[in-house]
Amino acid sequence: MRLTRIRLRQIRMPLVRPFETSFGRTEERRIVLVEVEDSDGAAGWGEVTCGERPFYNEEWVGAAWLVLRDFAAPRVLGAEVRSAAEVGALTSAVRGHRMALGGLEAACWELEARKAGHPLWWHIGGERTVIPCGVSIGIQDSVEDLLELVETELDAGYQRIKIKIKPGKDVDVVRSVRARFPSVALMADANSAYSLGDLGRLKALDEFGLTMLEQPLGHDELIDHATVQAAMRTPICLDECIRTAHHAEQAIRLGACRIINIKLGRVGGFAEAIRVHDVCRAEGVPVWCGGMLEAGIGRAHNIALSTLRNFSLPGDVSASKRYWSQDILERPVEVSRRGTIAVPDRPGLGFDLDLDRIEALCERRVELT
Ligand code: OSB
Ligand code: MG
Repeated sequence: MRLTRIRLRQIRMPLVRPFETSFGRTEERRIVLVEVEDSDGAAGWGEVTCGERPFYNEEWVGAAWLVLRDFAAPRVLGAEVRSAAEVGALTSAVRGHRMALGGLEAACWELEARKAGHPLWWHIGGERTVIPCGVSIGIQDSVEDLLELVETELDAGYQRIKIKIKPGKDVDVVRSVRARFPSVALMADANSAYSLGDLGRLKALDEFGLTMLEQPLGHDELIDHATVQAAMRTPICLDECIRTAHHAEQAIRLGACRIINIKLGRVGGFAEAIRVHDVCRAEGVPVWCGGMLEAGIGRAHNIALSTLRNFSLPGDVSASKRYWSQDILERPVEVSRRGTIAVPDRPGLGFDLDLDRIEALCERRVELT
């Protein structure tokens, strides 16, 4: 594979409802799309999953654009690689910025799969034709609003509910949800809002039978997470902390978590995501696919990733309509009444892009050769 052209487009899309986490509120997304073309004229698409501000991790769209344009594209264009799995090595001089690099890497996998005539999920070694789905529900102004949203999502068929928590909106909120929905698979995500000094508060969550507590402590804190896990019955799931397979190995060895959330962008693309998956599988640690409020391309990539064998828990990959009045796909991602997504069987992404829609939403573009 030799890439001859890379097109970056930044689109702007309002969410159908704001999404609030412990680190802030998002009403409108800005998303960088990466289109790659090789010397045979084959194309592939990727989506950069970083936020608009560097609050989830250090990445944000402004930086991602520059990293791709000034550092990643020049290293990849014209270089000969045997497969998409080797693209990451071309950009390994760049420290961090994995979501930016991952958007480019994922586009190369899509190109490769499409060219070979395989569905992307099959190309990466996936084994499922149907994936189980959960939802992530943002922090709400009132508990009543939250209970209503949980009910709506359960009625739609979703298999597990994740709620966002932060100090002051945690134990009482979880208690209310649990009281109303006693047997639902329920989990909470703190997005790094606590520290070890809050251990008492975190332990108070143990009584609610949560399937897991996601990323309570710092985005780069493994050791204190091990202390929390040792003190709690509830399994800890790490998100922000796990950027590489090596981090996954260390986290598991330390006892910092019992479950890992894999996000394609956070780990820098498919090659590393597969390595994280394989490490976890070898250690008997289940994984699930996290979300970053993706548009259709990122959503389709998450569906493909979720077909790997050890993605045994419902992820945060849900229907397009929960986020967008109109996605950038010809047909939106839909979820069945049983809370599942049927994996597409067509080559590459398996979803057709709505190119007119992408053009209409585009606020900047650059073509690199
Ligand atoms: O921590 O999983 C997270 C959204 C933005 C940033 C971080 C996270 C999330 C979500 C939403 O939980 C997942 C989704 O529905 O895409
Ligand atoms: Mg999370």
